[in-house]
Amino acid sequence: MSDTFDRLWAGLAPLGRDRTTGGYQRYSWTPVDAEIRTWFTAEAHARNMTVETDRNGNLWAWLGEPGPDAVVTGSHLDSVPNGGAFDGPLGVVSALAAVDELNRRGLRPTRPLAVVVFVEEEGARFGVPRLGSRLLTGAITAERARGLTDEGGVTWARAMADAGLDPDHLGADPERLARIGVFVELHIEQGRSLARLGAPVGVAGTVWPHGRWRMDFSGQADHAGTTRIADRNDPMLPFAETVTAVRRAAVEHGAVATVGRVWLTPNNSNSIPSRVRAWLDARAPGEAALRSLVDSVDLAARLAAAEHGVTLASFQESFFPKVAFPEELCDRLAAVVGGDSPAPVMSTGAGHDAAILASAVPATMLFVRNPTGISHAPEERADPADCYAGVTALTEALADLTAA
Ligand code: HGY
Ligand code: MN
Ligand code: MN
Ligand code: MN
Repeated sequence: MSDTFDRLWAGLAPLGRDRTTGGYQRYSWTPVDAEIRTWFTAEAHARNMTVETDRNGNLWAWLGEPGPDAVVTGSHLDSVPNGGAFDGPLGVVSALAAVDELNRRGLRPTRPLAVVVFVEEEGARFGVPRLGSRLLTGAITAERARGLTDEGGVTWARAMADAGLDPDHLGADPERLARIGVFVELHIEQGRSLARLGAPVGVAGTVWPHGRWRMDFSGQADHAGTTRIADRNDPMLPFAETVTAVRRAAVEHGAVATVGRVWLTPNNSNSIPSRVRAWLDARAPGEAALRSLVDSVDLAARLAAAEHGVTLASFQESFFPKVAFPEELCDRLAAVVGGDSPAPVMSTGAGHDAAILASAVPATMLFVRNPTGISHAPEERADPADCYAGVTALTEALADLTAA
């Protein structure tokens, strides 16, 4: 199995890799995305799988007839800017390798089996995460998706059409959703729990509540060299105070929060910017702590904005409630993949398509050990032995679920 995994990995790894940074730039509906879709389709066809693209742009490879009560696995192939190689791709490559492993063992699934690749999981181009799975489940409306634009003002529909797909039927897909009997996503752990436990594979029990909030600070553009300090309405000041307030609030609430994706207008050294647009990414073990964190950040931002004669427009851009995957499914897979002792069942602060699907179908995840815990960075990695252990675990899980 390691040779098929290695070959699959070698075929995907160069696509969208930035030679200077070693990170990945894989964004929806770009030429790199098209190359990746071609790669996936060819590998699925090589396994006698039929491939279809659904109305939202998610890719589905079916072993056997698409049908009800299917066992579905897979993940995403898009990345954050300068992202790591494993976040997403490990789940898709492992799924294809697990199909090989099932074939090698002569296991004929008694239920349809599919490998899915969800589009725009990171939201790196259009700003909204888990877009493909949220369109599928109806958690995001077609209207909202149509209104999304990238930094260059290209809409989701335009980008999809330019990639040769028909954007006219975006939206919830209940028939397709009804085909899914159970969904299991394999993913590199984005943290160090398994490394600390000394376990190669774990099962996801819960996903922390988390979300993204927008904060737009508007002041007065002016000359950097001639405007007295007392005469300024510089949005950078309340923005800077907000960043430190975010850190304080996260520590205070036993949570994690980050200010990222920051845009200055204009962004040059001899102008005071008129506007600073920023995203707050906040996550906490519980919703009360999360809400309290965001409220205290918003208050600090408002007070700082008022002090500097700057206005603040803030709003919730996306919110994901806590997800508890079905205990019975998690315990069953922990036993199936754990060997002589059950695999650990753990929580995560990372959002995943499995957590979106969990609102509609039984779903959970398998995590593969990440020795450094680093993710969303070029240094992200998993050891080959743990990748192979992940494929074996996914194979066992699929064998167990397709035999049911
Ligand atoms: O951002 C996340 O939680 C995930 O890695 N997409
Ligand atoms: Mn990610
Ligand atoms: Mn991911
Ligand atoms: Mn000048």
